[in-house]
Parts: sequence; structure tokens; C-alpha cells
Amino acid sequence: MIIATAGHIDHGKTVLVKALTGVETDRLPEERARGMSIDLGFAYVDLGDGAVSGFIDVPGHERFVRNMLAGVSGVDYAILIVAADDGPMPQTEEHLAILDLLGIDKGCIALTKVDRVDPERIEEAKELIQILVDGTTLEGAEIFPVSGITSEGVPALRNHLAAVAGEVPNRRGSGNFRLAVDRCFTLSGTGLIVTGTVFSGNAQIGDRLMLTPLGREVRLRGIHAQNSEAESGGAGERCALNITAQGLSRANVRRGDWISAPETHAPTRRLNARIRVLRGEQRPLKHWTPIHLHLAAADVTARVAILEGKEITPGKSGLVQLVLDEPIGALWGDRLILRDQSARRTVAGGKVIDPFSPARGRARPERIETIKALELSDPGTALSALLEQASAGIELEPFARSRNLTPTEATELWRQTSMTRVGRAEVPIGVSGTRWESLSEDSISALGEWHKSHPGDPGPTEDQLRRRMPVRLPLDLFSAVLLGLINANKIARDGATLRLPAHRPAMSDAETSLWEKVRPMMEEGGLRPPRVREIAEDLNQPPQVIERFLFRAARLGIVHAVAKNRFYPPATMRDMGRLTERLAAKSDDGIFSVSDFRDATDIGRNVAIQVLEYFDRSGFTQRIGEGRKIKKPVDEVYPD
Ligand SMILES: Nc1nc2c(ncn2[C@@H]2O[C@H](COP(=O)(O)OP(=O)(O)O)[C@@H](O)[C@H]2O)c(=O)[nH]1
Ligand SMILES: [Mg+2]
Repeated sequence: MIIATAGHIDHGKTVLVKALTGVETDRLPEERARGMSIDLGFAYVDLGDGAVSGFIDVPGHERFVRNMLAGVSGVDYAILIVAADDGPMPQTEEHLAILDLLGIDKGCIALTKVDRVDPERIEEAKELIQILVDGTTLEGAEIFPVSGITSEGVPALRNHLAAVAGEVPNRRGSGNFRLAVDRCFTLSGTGLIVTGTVFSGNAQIGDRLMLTPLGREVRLRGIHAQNSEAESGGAGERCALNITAQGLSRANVRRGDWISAPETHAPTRRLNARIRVLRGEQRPLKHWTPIHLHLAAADVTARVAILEGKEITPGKSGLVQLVLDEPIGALWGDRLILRDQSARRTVAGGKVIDPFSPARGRARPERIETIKALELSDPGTALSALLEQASAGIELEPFARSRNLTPTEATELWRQTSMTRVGRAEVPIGVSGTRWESLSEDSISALGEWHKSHPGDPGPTEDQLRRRMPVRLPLDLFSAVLLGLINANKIARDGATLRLPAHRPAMSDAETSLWEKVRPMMEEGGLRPPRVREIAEDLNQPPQVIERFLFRAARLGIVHAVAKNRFYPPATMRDMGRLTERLAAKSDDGIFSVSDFRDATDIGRNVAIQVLEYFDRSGFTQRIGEGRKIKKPVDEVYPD
């Protein structure tokens, strides 16, 4: 278990930790000289429950609240310390508000310096404290009168803590490893050491971890968990990690970084949160207010974009987008605290809802709906709500990442959620059943619209059709929807183009009248229709015009483009095909040669070869060595 102190300066936090653990946590020379905690102090002791508990002693001075914040986030338990003589003071209130905003609901109150006051004052101080904690996460928390100097009451407090430590659930199992770095130093002979509170998961020696937000992979060479050498360390423990990476030095690591499993690495500069503004604030929190954002051990400057309305009144909560001046690592559910621009007051706090908030359209109604779905605490419920809303499917990987799901947890969630999964393995997309239906319907009507506006066209390519869809769809998703429709015979694919099965491209009036002239000329030619140049000459037209027209007619399926200069009308093609079937039937093995074909058709060797190659391309015949045989009946390949 990790226990943090909290409370006003000089109320006896450091002395109490020493009375409980025997450890003097003020370790900096300046702290000793001034008799004041500045940075975090750490002590580890077995409180009597057989396990080692870690104490984080925080500074109480108002100037060092940022250090206090780095110390209390991620802890299991807090002791709010109030001196009996002073009673609650400004940082008692501020620290309590922070514990409350961080959602720390396990804790007690140590009423210190009882050796200095009479029994009436103790009762009076208790009452003041009860009023103070009313309505916070520490409401109803037990109050322990103690003296750090005489040790009066300290055993009772220690027993209480030992009992709590025995009950704290083991959180090691779930989520990926995340350690919030609060210190970094080099140890001669060992190398780089980072220390911090483990928020989730566990890590073993040898693991490859990520330094976030920097994005450097590091190898875990050694671990101290709760101050003892260990093979692994996990949630609910403070760990010192000995990490290495090529060229990595102390200068690369800062308080506020994370050392975490690669799955969680996702630095962000924009995140959505629901925040509550402290009741004691003088003014509403306005849109675009510059603030300090504290998340785990990180402290960065940012601006608050209010998403609903223009401001959040004191005591109320609202959805915001935080726009950070520099990236941090953040995941869903991470607690955060906002302090004013000059870092003097705690203003608000809350929870991360979406660490990957988009830059555009942050307050659009659809986006607000998405944020509200993401806010749902159960990942399965949240995912289902998102799937129902998402008109273009949900990218599953960022969802798993933001929820800190391990690969196994993610796979299990995908399995349990009713959705269709498409896309490449690295970029899976989930779509709900109803959304899949409407995407299918939209595809069919978009295709119908296309045919209407391009009556002479065989149909759009996949990409052309995708751009006609009411919403922008990821390529993979659209391909999957189309494939479903093609398999169900609701859409037909001819090469690169798509069409509704009933669609027959139409020719323009000019094309139709040209075709009416060309067709009889071709049909008169019998098995050897005139070439493009001959048709052009007869019609007194430039050959390019006729060639272009015939190629278009071929795309429409009206003629067969046997060669660049020779086109066959469908009726002639069928005649030629039937003749070929008879020719093949004459031979024992069904195989015929080019010369057999030339002799049977009398169209000359060159044209014969062109026609046979066209047969092969259409799938009518198949070449076998020097000969050919029929592959499919002519009525199937060149239907009426
Ligand atoms: N009489 C008395 N003095 C105390 C007690 N606890 C702390 N002090 C004194 O109060 C001062 C501040 O204590 P410290 O633990 O440094 O306060 P912190 O700022 O909350 O960490 C020191 O001079 C302590 O000796 C106590 O229980 N009884
Ligand atoms: Mg202190």
C-alpha cells in the first residue's frame, strides 16, 4: 500500500511519518536547514501486517502544491493531517479539495500536536474537521488524535493503517504497466534510476518499456519495489527502476513522464475531461482560461475550452477540452487537477474521458455525444454506445489504448461486444449491426445516384463511390461493406467499376445515331468486320473519333474490342463462338489449332490469331501448348 500525507505546513506531517516509520523524510539539506518539506519524502515500513507500506510525505507550503500533487496521485490511501492548536488552515482545505478531486476515498485524519492542547480543544478541532470533510471523499473518515513528539495515539493510528493495508485489493493484475516518474537520478555503477508510483499493471526485469511522452524504448534492468530489490513491481507499489537505452541520460527523463508498457504510449496535447470547479472559487471558469494542468506527476500549462456553454460556475461540473502547451501521457480515467495560471490556487479537477480529442469540431453536438459515450465507466457499455453512434465505425485500437487494456483484455472485449470487425489487423474497425445495415443501404443508394447522374457510364470505381457516401469512411471499412453487398449480389463488380446489377449503361443520342450507322457496316462484314479506318472512311469521319467511340461502346459491352483496330458486334461474336464449338467437337480431344480455326473461318491468319487471343481473354477458350480448347460454353461467355 502507498500512503500519502496531506495538510497545512507545520502541522506535523513529517514528524508523524517519522513517528510511524522511524524515517526522517526531509532529506534535502535545504529542507533540514529550513525545517520545512519542499519536495516529496519517502519512507517504507512494515506496519505490522507483514507487507511493506510506502509513505509519501508531501510539503504543505502553498508554494509547493505542485510537488504535493505529484506525491498524492495514484496512492491508495491518504492521511489528512491537522494540528489541534491551529485547526484547519488554508492548505488543509486545498489539500483536502485535491484529495477529493483526485477521488481518493480511502483515508483518515490525524489530529496532531494533541500534547499542546487541552481536551476541549481536541473536541472543538474534531468538530471543525468534520464540517470541513463533509461532502468530500473523506466524509466520515476516522479522526486519530496523536502527538508526533510524545507518540501518544501513534500506535492506534499504526494499527489502523496496518488493518487497511491488509485489505487493499491487489491491483497488479489488470491493465498495462504505468509508472508515474517523480524522481530520476544516476547511481554510479548502476546507471539511470527512475522512481515513482505504479498506477497499473506490473513489470518484470528484462521488459521493454516506453518513456512517454518522449517515445524512447527502454529496457528494465533492475527493480526495487517498496524499497527492496525485486524481480517485478506493480500497481500499489512505489518502484525504483533501473532503465537503459542507447544514449539515454538523466536529462531525457523528467518528473511527470511515464515509464509504461508500449501499448499505453500515446502522447497527447488535447484531451477531453469532465471537471468540477471548486465551490470556493470567486468567479466562474471561463472559456480559454490559461491554467496549470496536473496529471499524475506532470505539470504543464494549458487552456480550458468549455464545451457546453461559455463558463462553469463554482461548484458545478462540465465537459472541457484541455489544450496543452506540451504533450503528456494520459489515459481514460486519469485524474487531473487544474490550478490557476500563476499556480497559486487549485481551481478545478476531474477525470480524463478522451485522451485523443480531435482538434476540429470539439464542441459539435455529435462530438459531445461521443464524449458522453466515452465517459461511461464500463468499457463494454461505452464501446457499445459508441458503436451505435459512429456512422463510420470505431477504430478499436485507440479505444483499447485509452482504456489501458492489455492485448488479452482487448481481445476479450472485442469478442463480447456485438459488432462486425473489419480492416487490417493493426487497424481494426468495429461497426454495429444497425450501422452496417445503414452503410449498406447508403452504398446502394449512392450507387443508384451515380448511375442517375452518369447514365452512359458503366459505374464508379470504389473510390469514386466512397466519395459519394454521406459520411467519410475509412477505405477498409468501405471495401468490407462493398464486399458484403457483392457477395449478396446486391452490387456487381466489373473489373474496377461497380454497378447495380440491373444497370445497363445508356448511350447519348449522338452515340446512338452513330451506332445505328456503324452496326450495319460491321454486321455486313460477317466474320471479318471492317477495320476502324475503313469505317471512318466510309462515314467520312476522323479515325480517332470512331476509335474513341468504339472503345467506349466496348466498355458499355455493346461491341467486342478484339484488337485496337478491329471491333466485333455481339451477334458476330456469338456466331464465331458457335462455329468454334463445332470445330472443337470435331476433334477427339476437343483441341484445335490456329490453322484449323483459320480454315474454318477463312478470315486470314492474323485476324484469326487476334480473335483467338480475345477468346482466351474472355475466358471462352484456353490455350494448351500449340492448340486451344473450349473452357466455357459460348452462351455463357457471349450471352444474347
Ligand atoms: N508539540 C508537538 N509539536 C509537533 C508535533 N508534530 C510536529 N511538531 C512540531 O511542529 C513543527 C512542524 O512539524 P513538521 O512535521 O515539520 O510539519 P510539516 O510541515 O507538516 O511536515 C516542528 O517544529 C515539529 O517539532 C506534535 O505532535 N506535537
Ligand atoms: Mg513536512
